[in-house]
This record gives sequence, structure tokens and C-alpha cells, in this order.
Amino acid sequence: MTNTPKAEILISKGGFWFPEAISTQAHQVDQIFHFILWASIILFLILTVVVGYFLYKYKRTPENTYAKKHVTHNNVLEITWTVIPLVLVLFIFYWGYSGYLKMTIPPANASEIRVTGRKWMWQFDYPNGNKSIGELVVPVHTPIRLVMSSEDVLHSFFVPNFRVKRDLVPNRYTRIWFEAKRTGNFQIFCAEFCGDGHSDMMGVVRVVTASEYQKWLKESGAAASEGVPLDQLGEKLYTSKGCNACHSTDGSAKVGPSWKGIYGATHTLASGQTVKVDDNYIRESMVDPKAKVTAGFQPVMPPFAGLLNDREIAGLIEYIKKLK
Ligand code: HEC
Ligand SMILES: [Cu+2]
Repeated sequence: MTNTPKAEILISKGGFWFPEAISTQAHQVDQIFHFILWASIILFLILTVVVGYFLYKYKRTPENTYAKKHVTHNNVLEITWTVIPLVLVLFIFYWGYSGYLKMTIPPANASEIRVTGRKWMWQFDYPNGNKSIGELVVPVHTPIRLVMSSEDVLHSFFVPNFRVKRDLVPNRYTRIWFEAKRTGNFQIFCAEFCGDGHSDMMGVVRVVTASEYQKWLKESGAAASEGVPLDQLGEKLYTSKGCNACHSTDGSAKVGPSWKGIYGATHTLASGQTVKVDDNYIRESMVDPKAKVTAGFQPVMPPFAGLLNDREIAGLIEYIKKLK
């Protein structure tokens, strides 16, 4: 449960068109992109030269007779300019489609991680029961299959370094897979506009060695919070559970109210009632945020019931208490 690491800057490595290719399939995407790009550039140049040349050659002058000639068709020319592009397009289709199949069908030995998109966070569920928010931890040189779904609106899971992107659809599972070629921290974006917090809906794929991965699975499980003082546990959860996307601790309002100095204060709710911010109110705000909505804010906080155990909830309460 470390703080979410920063991702590598996308433009710091890689080529002019793409950030560094980290997944095993990324080079296929880049190759076909470059092929189409250069085919288009070359065809464009040839056509421009030919058009220019014809403009000059066949320009109307008192001497030339072309303008008076009635040309209807030319079989050889027509067949040529139909067959060449057709072959080119079929070739690109074959290349693209076989690449698409490779990218969509995960190898049978891939390990599965579940991804849940929610306004506005990414949640990852690992085979051993671990959960992480905002940070996907995976072993290097291992095929990983993601089974993804959304709890609210459409989101889209996009990792530019891996060249993988797929929508998350409510009530349906979509899949994607990748295999990372080196360790590092890579940016996850939401690539489908999903409301106010869309541009903050970011995450990091942390690619680690196989032994670090096993260690992480052990250390970040429920047992790991054992022995950590409650307020320190709460401080860690503030970032690791993604509360920091919407709540500040310095008094500035974000999507949600700041936590600074709220403990013991009296808050006005959207319903006009007032409520004292105590342990019970804070607990309810996490587990069932829509029960009491703070005035001046939208009811957009996702419920954390099932995502926080009792000790974690207590930790967050203790942490909020300390923010005077
Ligand atoms: C997507 C944004 C978002 C995230 C993520 C989020 N919250 Fe909230 N939270 C809100 C908003 C908006 C409100 C105010 C409306 C309401 O009361 O539901 C709120 C209200 C609260 C309140 C009541 C505050 C008050 O001043 O009345 C508490 C406590 C709280 N959140 C705790 C948490 C904790 C703990 C987490 C992380 C585990 C978290 N929130 C994550 C958006 C968020
Ligand atoms: Cu989104």
C-alpha cells in the first residue's frame, strides 16, 4: 500500500509518433500505422506531381488539339487504377485483421485481473482476492488478461505505451490483454468522456519483476494493514483508495469537500437539514454516500461498501480527525 507512483512521461521516450512500445504487441500497431502513413504520403506526392504535370502538358493553347478530342474511356488505365488500390487495401485489411485477432485473443496461460471502471476511479481485483485502486500491478514478461466492466457510464481503458484501449460497458464484460516487456510505471487514461472527473480518471500500470509481484500480493493484502497505527493507515488509504481524486486535506474544495477541519463541525446537507460530522456520519458518508449529501456538492461519490474493511474505515476516520 504505497502511494500511487508517478507514471513515466509519455513523450520522454519513443519516437515522433508514438511513446515507447512496452507491450509485446505494440510494434505491430506501429508498423501498420507507419505503412499506411508512408503509403499515403508517397501516393499523395505521386498524384500531386502527375496532376501538376498534366496541368502543364495539356493546358489549352491555340495550337493544342487535346481540348477538342472527345475521350470517353481507357480500359487499361481504369483496370490499373482499380486493381492497384484494391490489392493495397486488401493487404492492409489482412494485416490489420490478423493483428486485431492477435490483440483480442489472449494466450491460454494469461493470468486474469478484473477491472472495474467507476466515476472516477479504476479498481483492480487480483486472483488472490487483493484489490487495488488507481494502480494496476503486474509482473513483467507475463501475459495478463483484463476482464473489464463499468458500474455506471461508459469508460475506456487506455494505456498508450501498450497500445491497448477498450471500452468498459455497464452490464457487460470486455476483454483485453497485454504482456509488458520491461518494468516501469505506465500511464492509464480514461479515453471515453465520462463526466466532471473524466480528465482526473487516471491510473498507473506498475510493471514489476515476478518476485516483486508475489511480494506485493502478500504485502498489500488485508494482513498488511495489521500493526499500522490507525491514523497512518488512513493517510495511506487516502491515496491508495483514490479519495485524493476528489478530497483535499488542505481546505480547498475539489469534486468533494475538503477533509480539513470537518471533524466536529456542523454541516448543512442538500436537503437543508444539518448534521454533526462525527464517526457515524463519516462512516455512512463512505459506505452509503447518497444517504446524506453535503450542500453545494453533487452526489457523485461512489459507495465504498465492500471496498473498505472495518479497520480501514476506522483508519480513515482517525486520519480525518487529525486534519484540523
Ligand atoms: C469521485 C469523487 C469522490 C471520491 C473518489 C471520494 N469522494 Fe467522498 N465525497 C465526494 C463528494 C462529491 C462528496 C459530497 C457529496 C456527498 O456528501 O455525497 C463527498 C463526501 C464525503 C464525505 C462527507 C464530507 C463532508 O464534509 O460532509 C466523506 C467523509 C467522504 N466523502 C469520504 C470519502 C472517502 C473516505 C473516500 C475514499 C475512500 C472518498 N470520500 C472518495 C466525492 C468523492
Ligand atoms: Cu471514465
